[in-house]
Amino acid sequence: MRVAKLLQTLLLTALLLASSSVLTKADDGYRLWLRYDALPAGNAALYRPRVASLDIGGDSATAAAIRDELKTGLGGLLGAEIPLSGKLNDGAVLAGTPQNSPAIAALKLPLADLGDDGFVIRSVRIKGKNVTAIAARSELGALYGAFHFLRLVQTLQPIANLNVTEKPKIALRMLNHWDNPDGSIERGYAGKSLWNWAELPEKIDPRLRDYARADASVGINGAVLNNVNASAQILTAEYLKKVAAIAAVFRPYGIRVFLSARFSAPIELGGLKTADPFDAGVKKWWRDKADEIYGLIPDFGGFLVKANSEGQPGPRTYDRTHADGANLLAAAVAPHGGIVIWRAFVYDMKPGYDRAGAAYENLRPFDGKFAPNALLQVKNGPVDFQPREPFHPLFGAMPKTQVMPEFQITQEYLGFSNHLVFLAEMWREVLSSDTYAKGRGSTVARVADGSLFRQKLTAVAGVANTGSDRNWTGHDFLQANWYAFGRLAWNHELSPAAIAGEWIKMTLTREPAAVARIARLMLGSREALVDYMTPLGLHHQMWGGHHYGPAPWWNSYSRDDWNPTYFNKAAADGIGFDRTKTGSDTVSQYFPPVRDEFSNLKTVPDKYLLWFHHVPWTYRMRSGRTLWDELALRYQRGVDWARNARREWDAVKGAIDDERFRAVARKLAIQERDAVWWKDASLSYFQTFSKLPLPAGVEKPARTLEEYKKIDLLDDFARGIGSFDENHK
Ligand code: GCV
Repeated sequence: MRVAKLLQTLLLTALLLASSSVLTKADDGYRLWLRYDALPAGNAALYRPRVASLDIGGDSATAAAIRDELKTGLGGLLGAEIPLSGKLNDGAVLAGTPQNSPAIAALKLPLADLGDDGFVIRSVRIKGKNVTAIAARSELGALYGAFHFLRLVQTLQPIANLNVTEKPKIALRMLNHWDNPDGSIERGYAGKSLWNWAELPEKIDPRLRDYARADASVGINGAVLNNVNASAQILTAEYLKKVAAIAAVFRPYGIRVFLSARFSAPIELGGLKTADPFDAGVKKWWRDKADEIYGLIPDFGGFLVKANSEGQPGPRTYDRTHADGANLLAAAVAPHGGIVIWRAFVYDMKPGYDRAGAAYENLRPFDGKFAPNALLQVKNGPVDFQPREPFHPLFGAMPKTQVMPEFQITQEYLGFSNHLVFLAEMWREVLSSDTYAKGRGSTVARVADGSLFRQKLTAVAGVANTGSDRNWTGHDFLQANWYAFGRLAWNHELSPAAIAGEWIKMTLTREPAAVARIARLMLGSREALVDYMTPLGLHHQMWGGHHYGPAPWWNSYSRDDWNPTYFNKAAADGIGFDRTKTGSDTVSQYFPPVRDEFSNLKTVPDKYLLWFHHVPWTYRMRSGRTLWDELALRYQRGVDWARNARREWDAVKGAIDDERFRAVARKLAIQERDAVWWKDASLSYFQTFSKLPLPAGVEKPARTLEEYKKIDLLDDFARGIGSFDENHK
């Protein structure tokens, strides 16, 4: 009897331990949103009748990828082996194209308008059997459909009555990697480059395939492998073989490889005396180089170029235009179906100029001058990937040019991989901004998707936040920005709330209360970060060089347009950059009525106030408060959010595995510390001009301004910025 009792106790303890280990099991975040752990038994039981077997058409590498993903994914989620069978039994899931699957062909689904990447998912009855068909015109479309189907199951959506039709709004959805040949990543905060150049092409890191899977799962179909501050080395025969090896891994997943091209490569690699785009030898060098690349990589995407910007070589050196430069490279890749993406991030310091107006001045005169296979890549805002900028005035201003937006997923100015900030909110704000280029409704999104000016090539780029850290992005939550970029690139109408919901359920937890809490945290994070870093339209207030932490006093660069003081213009009479007629007048680069709205103090949104106006400290805001009080309270609001974020996170303990829970908690502690530092350092500095007391409710700075000026937050808190593994201890 006593033995039986003991056994019973032991059994109960074992069961309890087993169930709690489901929650606390270590998870290093490597699997991203493609985790495929078993669903709760009740959910799995509901799905199982509809996922009884798999029938995947084709024998290509892409078909194998579909088979593999569905078998592993559905098998894992449903906790059962899903057989591959060629039969149309009840509950069969078919995937393929009319060409590779007779069963799909027989369904005669409406695929004609799906383009190359679209798909349909239909619940159909064939000979009395319930079947799910994932069908597309191309195998890649079927792969995207397979990932969509998996997402439905991962997020616990019903699958019995499916009638899904999806196709991307933008054709080329690409990541720009700022990776260098030495394995470092410019503005990368998640370890080293994923491309191990030393070992390639002989050794292929299995991680490359997982990168491709993750990209394809959200529809990303292009990757620029190297930094726009490019080394010509990537174009050598030796490196091109390595690039070809990466391209081979990516190919089945529909990811085309691109390279950043150094404009002076004909001199550095070819021994030519010039890189002048009109020089016959230079033209031949690029043509030959393109032939060489396409000989190795037949589906090579093309070149991305940063020219005559921040010290990079370019056509201006030879008195040629940006269009001349772009068209030189466009001509070289055109015979192979390649494209050239020319960056509009060009600004030349001139006395008294406004950096925010430079790209427009430099590029707009060349509207209509770019080759048909060239695109112009424009950063989302006119300065440089700030926590908040108004949309770039080039959107809508070049109707005869194929313009594409560039976003920054990596958080150069947004607290590196230490701050939780969900960027979908920012990208939506930009994409839904109305340029009024052709009247109301001329949104940035419609410039990008080609519906406004009917451009042939459409594209969007995101500067990647990936690296060799085990969890890819340094901070577990910043995987959500990679995910969100892909989802928005596919469909810019998706709401940040919907994207956050999907990502949380696939990546962290499906517990409804925890999902809601985490979603609130994510959706409030961007506004909070703006509050504690650069409220009311302030911008570029970061410490010089590395851009981590506040330095609104910084004025020591000889290039004024890199100095925070140049951007804040704080003085006894007020703060803010006057971009109206009484100042630089770059507000006039916007179309009416946008320019009128932004120019007028009565109508400019608070969020852009100090971007466009220099305003007295005692200026009366819409809230009824003075500008000084409002500013101080915004900083405080950001700090309050960061404090509360830690409490919110504590409240989801148990709904997330311990390893990621602790890693995120550590990052949130850094974020709070930084938010306080931002508030204190910024207000201490601005107070030397306003000479006003902090309003009630704003905490007093802990240090003196002199101390803030001396301490580099990055050095001081470097421990928090270490590798992911360190943060998962
Ligand atoms: C790749 C900013 C960054 C640079 C970056 C540049 C660009 O200036 O600080 O690191 O260079 O933007 O986008 O080209």
